[in-house]
Amino acid sequence: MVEFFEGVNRIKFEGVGSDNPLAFRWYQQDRMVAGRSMRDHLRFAVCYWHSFNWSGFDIFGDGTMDRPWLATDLNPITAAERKMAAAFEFFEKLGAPFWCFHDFDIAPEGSSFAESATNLDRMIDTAAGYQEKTGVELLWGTAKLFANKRYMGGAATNPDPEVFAYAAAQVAHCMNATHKLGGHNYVLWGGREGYDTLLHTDMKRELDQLGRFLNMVVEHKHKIGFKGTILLEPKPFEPTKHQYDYDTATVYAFLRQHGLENEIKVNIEVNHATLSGHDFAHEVATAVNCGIFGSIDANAGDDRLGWDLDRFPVSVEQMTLGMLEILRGGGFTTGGLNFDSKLRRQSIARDDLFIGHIGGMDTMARSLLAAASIIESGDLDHFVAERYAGWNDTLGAAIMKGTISLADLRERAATAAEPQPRSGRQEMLENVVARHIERTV
Ligand code: XLS
Ligand code: NI
Ligand code: NI
Repeated sequence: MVEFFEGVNRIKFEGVGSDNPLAFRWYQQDRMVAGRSMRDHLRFAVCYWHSFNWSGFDIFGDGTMDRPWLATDLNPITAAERKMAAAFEFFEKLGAPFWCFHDFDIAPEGSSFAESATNLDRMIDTAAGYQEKTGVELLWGTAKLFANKRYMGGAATNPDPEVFAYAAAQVAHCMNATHKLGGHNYVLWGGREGYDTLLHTDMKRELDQLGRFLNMVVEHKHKIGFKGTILLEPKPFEPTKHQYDYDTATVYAFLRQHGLENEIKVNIEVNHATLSGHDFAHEVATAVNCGIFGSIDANAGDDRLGWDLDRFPVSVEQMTLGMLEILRGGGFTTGGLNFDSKLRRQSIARDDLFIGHIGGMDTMARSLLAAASIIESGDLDHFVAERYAGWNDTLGAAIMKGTISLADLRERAATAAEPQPRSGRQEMLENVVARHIERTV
């Protein structure tokens, strides 16, 4: 077997004192945190597309990266096989328990549906062999319903039912493949399910089509006995001007409207949260409140740039606040932390891919420790419980039970004392978070 990442061995934990760029400083897979190992808490996954399928091209220039299997003169199946060998070598050396893919990341798209399906089946067999050999599992699979020209006007939301039909077939096939690989989830990101202008868009019709599509997806899941979770990945825009799966709250309302709130959960991407004008923690908290928290695409944006930068996460503070909400919600079940993150275009050394993932894993591990320590201390929970204590008393309970009316409250106001405002102490609480981060060991 040809080794692609020559000179890189299995990445080990060396602790915060280590200066070795190819070692973990925080992520220690067997370390127990709040009753679970770090490995089980974080459930890290490497994504195929950014790491193995992207050459470094952008709209201003060609690929910069050393990805020999992307050379156009190679036989597409040979190329796909080399790519998969490099990918599993990477997963194993990194110690990532999971991976994620789009159908056409791992198999070349053919010139007909039948050819594409045959290619995918073949690569699924190869992947099954690697999974067996390495113990790496599939966090989720997804169908690429946004790259081919046929999807330029959307997949499920396309004005042409033939395109809907094609997309449905592609999802059915990709879900079967995901099922075959023992995938823990199946993801749908509505890449072009939205619009560029309302001038040619029948928004109501498109949303109804999307509802029908997702119902068919759920039906298929049950039909084939797939036990994983179906996840929708919200994103407000890019590539379309407006995307229907705008954010978690929008997705929840949509799921309720179509009777899908018990069948579909969300895959929240950190950079998408930022793009929708929310904090990552807000998106997680909303999903937990609605009972639709599923999985995370861990990456980061840039404060000044309004598009999906997919950087590796580096902010322990941002991720601590997110992990806090994840832990409050009970942690992951079928979901995990997928690095939907990519290198910068100038990071072309082979080991840069390791260094990016190691940094992301250490950021998340340290954030997990800080969040677990905040929860264990009760520092925030005590404050919050105290802040809302009035709702457990007679007045609060009567209001919430509905045993008191607006008119009753009007009457009560005649003799009631003026409410006494109390400090919200935000700065103090921010300092509490800072203290827990400082003290993580
Ligand atoms: C794009 C999305 C995409 C999904 C999978 O912004 O993040 O990568 O995660 O289709
Ligand atoms: Ni994503
Ligand atoms: Ni994204």
